[in-house]
Amino acid sequence: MAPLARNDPLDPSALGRGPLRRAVHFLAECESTNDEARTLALAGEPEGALVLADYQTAGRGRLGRAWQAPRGSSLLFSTLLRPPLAPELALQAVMAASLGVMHGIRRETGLPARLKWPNDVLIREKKAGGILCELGFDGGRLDYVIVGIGLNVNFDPREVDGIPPDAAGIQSELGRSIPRTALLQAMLEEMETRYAEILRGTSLRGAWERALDTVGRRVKVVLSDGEIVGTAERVEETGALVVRLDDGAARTILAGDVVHLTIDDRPSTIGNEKPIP
Ligand code: BT5
Repeated sequence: MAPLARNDPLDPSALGRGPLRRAVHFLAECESTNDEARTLALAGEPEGALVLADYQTAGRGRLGRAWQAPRGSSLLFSTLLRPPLAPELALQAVMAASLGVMHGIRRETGLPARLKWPNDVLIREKKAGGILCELGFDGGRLDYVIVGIGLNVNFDPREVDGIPPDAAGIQSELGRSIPRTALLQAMLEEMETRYAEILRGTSLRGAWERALDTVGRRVKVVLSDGEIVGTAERVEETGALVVRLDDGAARTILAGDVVHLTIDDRPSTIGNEKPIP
């Protein structure tokens, strides 16, 4: 494991107030902030609760995979949303959160953060963060959306077991550490701006598509029932990815069906990022 002393304590009281930090639940340690947020959701907690942890003993990715982060090194948080959206548009809330994370990183660090469909945060094409979204339904109605975010900040991911060697982190990309609380505050502000757009009925589809490093690229997608190769063409309002296969047919892929997606058009486009409006 990497050395643990980082001397950058999280300060929840310095986060300020906003629609997605109405109530901040700070935990020095928990199993998973998503689990804590779900417990709150099921107990009737209103939208805007934020669960923030300095360490997770059982941080989760998708499909039972683990999320690793040394104590005191990262941003690990879950936000509880109750958007008035039709169930098939629930991923609009995830678009708001992931765009907020990306713009918060850009604003606070100047790093060229982008997103990878369906749930990664990239810096220079390397995974620096991941998003785990969990939905709750009440009958046919969308009851809650929990968006869990893990972001590598003040440690070198290459020194940690269980993190793939091509992962990135803010410190390793920036060449210096940064205060986690200020970064979190910037991300929350950017998330709140975009979430307000959803509440006004504005779609985030176009903004999300432009932020995705995936669209326009050759991709190989491993699904639970097979594998496809083609060109990622666009995303739909639901967040689904449309892939044009080599035989000309279009295939619409739901995030939940994807085991793994890799970009298949090396050499990479490092330094050639599309502008983010
Ligand atoms: C994700 O899953 O990328 C979503 C991760 C979400 C984590 C947050 S932390 C706060 C909240 N509470 C939770 O319990 N979870 C959320 P997935 O696409 O399945 O990627 C998981 C894979 O990423 C693992 O199998 C590893 O290969 C890799 N990985 C694990 N830790 C990593 C890290 N720190 N940085 C980069 N990659 C990592």
